[in-house]
Amino acid sequence: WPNPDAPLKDHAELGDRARAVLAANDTGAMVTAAPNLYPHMWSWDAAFVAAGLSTISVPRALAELAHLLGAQWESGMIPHIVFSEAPGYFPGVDRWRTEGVSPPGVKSSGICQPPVHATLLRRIVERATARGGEAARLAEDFARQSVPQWIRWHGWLRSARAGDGSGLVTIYHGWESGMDNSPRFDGPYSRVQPGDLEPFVRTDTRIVEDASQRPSDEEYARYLWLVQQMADAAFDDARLPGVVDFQVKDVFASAALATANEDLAVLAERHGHAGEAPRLREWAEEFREGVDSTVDPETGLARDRDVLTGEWIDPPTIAGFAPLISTADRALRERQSALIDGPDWTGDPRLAFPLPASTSTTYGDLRPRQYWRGPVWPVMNWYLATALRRHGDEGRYAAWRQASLAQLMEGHFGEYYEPFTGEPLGSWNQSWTAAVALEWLD
Ligand code: 9WN
Repeated sequence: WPNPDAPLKDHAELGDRARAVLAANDTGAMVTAAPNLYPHMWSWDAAFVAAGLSTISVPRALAELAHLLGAQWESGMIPHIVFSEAPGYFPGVDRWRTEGVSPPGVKSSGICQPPVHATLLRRIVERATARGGEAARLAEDFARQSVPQWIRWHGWLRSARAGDGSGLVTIYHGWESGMDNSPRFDGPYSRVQPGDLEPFVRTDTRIVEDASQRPSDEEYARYLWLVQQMADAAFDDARLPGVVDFQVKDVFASAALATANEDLAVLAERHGHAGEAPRLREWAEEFREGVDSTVDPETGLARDRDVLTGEWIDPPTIAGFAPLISTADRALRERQSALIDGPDWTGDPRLAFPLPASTSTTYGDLRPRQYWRGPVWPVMNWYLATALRRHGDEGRYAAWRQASLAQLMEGHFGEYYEPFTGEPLGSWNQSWTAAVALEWLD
């Protein structure tokens, strides 16, 4: 994977290049998720990108989150894509048929992504407060103004997606997990049989020329079938349980929500909404318990559940470490920490860098070059590492930081990396990869 400008000289150059990637992907209204493959704003990408941007400019970081919030639906949902005017991505806004359901003037998809936003907003505000001056004033004002909107987002997740009190978020599409084709979803997707599907032409495989790094055509037909089912039901939350062929309790999104509720409670307390904090802490507890309840006593990994069959989902993926994000149970945290150091994860001696892959590297059906079926995702490593650190694990944080920076020094800012060779895969100059490089360096 020859890089004309590589290898990078030092961390200073890595930072310069990361800033240049974010600047190049900035349309003025949004930093697109990637230059060609994803020329729009993605919900959870925007949160990580905002954190990275805040190391450069707090106002620019806040503008990113404000743009995302501008697309919030009346229900409280924050859509997974906010479209720019750029052509080229499929499925585009027309395929989603969200006009009339999304707010007037907003072009968006009709599903959501993991709720990491409040966690990253807290980080941005704390960074700005530490800097003081104008940055602090702007960030604190933004928090004061936007806390009610984030509460509506979390409230929607809790009522529309976890109204059963399980403390676990239901997703109706693998895209909602952010880990589209993870082996987590092989069982549920095997039961999705596309019916009378509108014809479609993919654009992703024109950009990522090696199609084997992307999901297959068969998988895409299923993805589009679910979009069609939801669009036919006008994305009506009350109707989705009756019509969608894919319904999974997503343990990773639930852990993200548990910790984001905690972060939102802190923001609410500090920035003018203290009365909301107790309710947010209750929500945090509900989802924390939900996540803990999924742990397989034998393997020690957390599990998703297929709502339609009632079955637990077993493949060993990075989502199995959801409790590292959310749990308050010290024994569980210790067990999972030991597991992630072990030979199925960061302790696999074949790895180019000791970082957790999206799927255990000893999994029988590992595909080390294919998307969420094996590659290492820099953004995941940073998110998990900050969760570890928040619970006092400075050691693993430092080790993962060192390994992540070493991985990123090859200079492409890949979307994902081959675990054994370190080859950058998928899209290059991916915004959230550049953003986490800046976070690691800060
Ligand atoms: C579908 C933008 C997004 C990420 C997801 C990642 C990928 C989209 C796609 O790209 O998903 O939402 O077209 O493959 O899986 O996590 O948010 O970077």
